[in-house]
Amino acid sequence: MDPLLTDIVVLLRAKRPAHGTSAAGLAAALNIPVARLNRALDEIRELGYVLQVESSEAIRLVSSPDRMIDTEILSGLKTKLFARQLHCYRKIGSTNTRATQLAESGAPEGTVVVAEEQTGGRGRLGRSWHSAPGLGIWSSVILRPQMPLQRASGLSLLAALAFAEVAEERLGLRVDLKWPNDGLIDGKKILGVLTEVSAEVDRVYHAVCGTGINVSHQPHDFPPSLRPAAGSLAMAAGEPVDRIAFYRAFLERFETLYRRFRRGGIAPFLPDYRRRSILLGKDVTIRQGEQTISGVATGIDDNGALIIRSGKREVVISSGEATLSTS
Ligand code: BT5
Repeated sequence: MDPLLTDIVVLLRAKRPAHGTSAAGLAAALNIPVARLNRALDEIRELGYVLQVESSEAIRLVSSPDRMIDTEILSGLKTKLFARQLHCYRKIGSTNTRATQLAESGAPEGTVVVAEEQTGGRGRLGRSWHSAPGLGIWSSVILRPQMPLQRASGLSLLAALAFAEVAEERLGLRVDLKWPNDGLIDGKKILGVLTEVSAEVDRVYHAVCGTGINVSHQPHDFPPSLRPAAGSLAMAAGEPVDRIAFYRAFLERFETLYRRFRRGGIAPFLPDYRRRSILLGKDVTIRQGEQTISGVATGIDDNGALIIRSGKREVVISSGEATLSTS
């Protein structure tokens, strides 16, 4: 990555940069020779940015590429921790697998892996995640929360909440959350979260929180088996959604929520989560491997586990597959 390219895109996006956006003005702002600036502008064009030179010599950014590349993700990204180390791939097996390797070799907290396409995208319990090229956000972040394992299981809820807030604020969509890790709009799954933790009981070494967000899909982009249940932000909004801008906003919000989570765990977020939960108050069936348990979902505890009232018993479920009993 050449940080100069990102700096130029940031200046071109700024409302009124101090030195203007002529080649000479940009070169002065960045303290580089104009020839270097011109070479960088060519490289920026090669990445897919469309630039136009106006009669005033101001350079205008006409459009940005819809590509998961560092120049585009980092330009204007306001995070301090997330994506300060960013690994972008055009194609990869699974961003969670890659992030786990990086975490094991000591990558710092906040390291992000993102790919345009996953050939082996993973869901929970050995299931797969369909990750078509160019249409979604297939991304994993390495976290190192200093907390016992039990408390770290709230991370999937946290990621889902960050997604919901951004989709609601940016696109005006209403997001339903299905414990533990699904985000749905109009009954269609748009978000899946896979959190994988390496820990002792009392101490987390690292967690990799992977999020799959369907952004630009139309129904025919999903395999037929997924079509009835899968949706995308663009389908829900009824118009194209700026995938990279959504991703930047998601990283920023997730980081903000994560900083609070490090201090106080998932408990402070539960009112916001409950408000969007489609399970609470409903008859549900939870499958955990071969076992199933049915009852009324009555709450979510301070570790993010689901509480079920089954007959006279209260059962705390920390992981599993939930379905509404009526569905
Ligand atoms: C999940 O699993 O929902 C977690 C998905 C996490 C994916 C991200 S992408 C970046 C990172 N790297 C990875 O390798 N994974 C993470 P689960 O609750 O087990 O749901 C999986 C089920 O969702 C599948 O069995 C399908 O039924 C359905 N599904 C698969 N792909 C889908 C898609 N793109 N959209 C909606 N539903 C899908």
